[in-house]
Amino acid sequence: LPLAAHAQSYDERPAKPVLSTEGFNFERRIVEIAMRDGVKLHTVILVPKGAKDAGILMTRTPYNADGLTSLQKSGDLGAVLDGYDSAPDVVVGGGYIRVVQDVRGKYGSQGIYMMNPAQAGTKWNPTKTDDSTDTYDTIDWLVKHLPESNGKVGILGISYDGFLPLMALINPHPALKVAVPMNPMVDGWRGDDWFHNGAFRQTNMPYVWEQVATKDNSSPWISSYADDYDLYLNGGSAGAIGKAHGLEQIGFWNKIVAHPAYDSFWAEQAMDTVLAKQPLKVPTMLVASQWDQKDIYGATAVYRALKSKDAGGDMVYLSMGPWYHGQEIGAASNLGPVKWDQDTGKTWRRTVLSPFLAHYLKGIPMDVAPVTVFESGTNEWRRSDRWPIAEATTPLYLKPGEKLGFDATPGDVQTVDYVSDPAKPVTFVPRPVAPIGYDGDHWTGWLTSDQRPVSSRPDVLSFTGAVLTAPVKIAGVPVVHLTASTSGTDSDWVVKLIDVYPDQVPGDRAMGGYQLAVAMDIFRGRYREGLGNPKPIAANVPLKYEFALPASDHVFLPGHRIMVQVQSSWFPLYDRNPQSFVPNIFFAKPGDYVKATQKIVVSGADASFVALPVVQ
Ligand code: PG9
Repeated sequence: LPLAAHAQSYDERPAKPVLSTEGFNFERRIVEIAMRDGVKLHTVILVPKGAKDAGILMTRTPYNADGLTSLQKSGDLGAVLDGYDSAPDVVVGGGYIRVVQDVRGKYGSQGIYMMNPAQAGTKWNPTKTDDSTDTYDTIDWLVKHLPESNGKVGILGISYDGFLPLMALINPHPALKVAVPMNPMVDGWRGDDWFHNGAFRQTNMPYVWEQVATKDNSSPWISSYADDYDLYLNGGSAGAIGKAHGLEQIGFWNKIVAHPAYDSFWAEQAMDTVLAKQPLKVPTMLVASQWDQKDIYGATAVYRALKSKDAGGDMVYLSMGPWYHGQEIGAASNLGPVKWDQDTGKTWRRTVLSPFLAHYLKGIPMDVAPVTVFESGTNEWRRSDRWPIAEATTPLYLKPGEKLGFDATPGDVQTVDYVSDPAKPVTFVPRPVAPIGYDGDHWTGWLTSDQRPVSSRPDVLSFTGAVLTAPVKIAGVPVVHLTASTSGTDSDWVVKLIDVYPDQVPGDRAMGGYQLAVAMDIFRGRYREGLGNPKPIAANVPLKYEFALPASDHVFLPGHRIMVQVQSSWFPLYDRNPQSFVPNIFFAKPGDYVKATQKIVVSGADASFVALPVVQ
């Protein structure tokens, strides 16, 4: 036999394997759909057997359409979709055709890749295509080539897949009838994945490498540490750590490092700002998680930007639940040790998401309120016409002796002090801090983790109020009004609004004395005078810092206490502030990191307080 044929005879592999679909309850079609510039996008189309006049539910993703539509190797549509972006009870229950597509430049799709590409034709995306044009072209193809469909398309997705429905709202295809951006990436500097008020979320560096270095995310971030605390403390500045891991090969990394402030790069791409300039044409439901560890800012920011355009009150909807990032499509009876007395995800999907989609894709009447929010504490769902329910007008004062109360402390300026040492930063979760995605990582539920492990540290202040005799209900955005001095010339301020459980909780011992944060965030002090305008802080001068905390719909119950914690690091999630002013913290040198004495003003006319959105 000729050598090639001879070798072939020993090769046990088929020339082209054909997957048997016998007994499947759906048909899988793979199409490379050509966009207006000729680039082809890899598209997985799952058509339930016997579908007729079916709505189309589409998700676009940078995370591998093939993989995400075969989460179980099954011939059952619910099983292959289980756990991805919409839950089988919604997709199969609704009889929808499920379409999942790789975005430009990722996995099976052709074209270049940019992280969250800006609108085409703008300074940050000079090409002629973007995710709005790609969505338009895809929908145009779908409605012309899926005879089983009724020609109506909905787009939904979580996180990055939640950013893409927002882009779809720009010049939307007429067949796009509804959008559900869930936990969307909206503003990477103000409060979503990359920075929070200027403090850099350095534990996302592995994601930057793995998501951008290769088309199929096959090149891993390598770390020789079991505890991220050591990796990021020993590595020095975030820029030095990035360089050591080769991140300077990554275009998006170089953009992050070149734009540490809230300049036009971030401000012009913030999707609440972008969409505020667009006509509102597609009914949209924003979905927010109250304890969203990744994108806690975006959903309510876009909701507020769009609501002002919704004259009829029937185009913009908000759902907010007691969830971590994306938990709304999974099991959601608890978040860590905190229990909700029901599966809030299943309830929401059944009573809100499914009827909302059915209304716009199948014309079925619905009884979905403009706003549906789960009120933690009472553990009740609340419906309303708009959100926030209350503005942040009730001051809760930080007081001497680390007390807290709704009454200000008059008289001379008193302060409560601590020393912030960048060599011993405050952890955001107890050590060992397992890398995100590894066994034992606290990442998913960390926002509801007990704050007691740090509350006895001398560099964490815990201002605590008296035991409540009546409920305190908040429903909106708390705002921090901190008056503080630092002996340094730059500083981070972390403020946490905490619900302290009674010392003993009959029937739920694990919650005895639990310090549950209901809203917390960080502010990088150099931006005190303007988010795009970093300036040294005048040392040892009490100065005012004002910043919003994430949205909170919570009731502090009688027997509980309210606590406000203040600290100046949140590590290793956020990079350390050297506490001496340098032009760009990404390039801070070891000698720039200095201890600083922080003094929080707690009396007199400038006493610090948190303005609460109390519902009277
Ligand atoms: N928005 C999520 C994310 C982006 C970037 C870094 C880390 C997380 C996500 O798409 O999962």
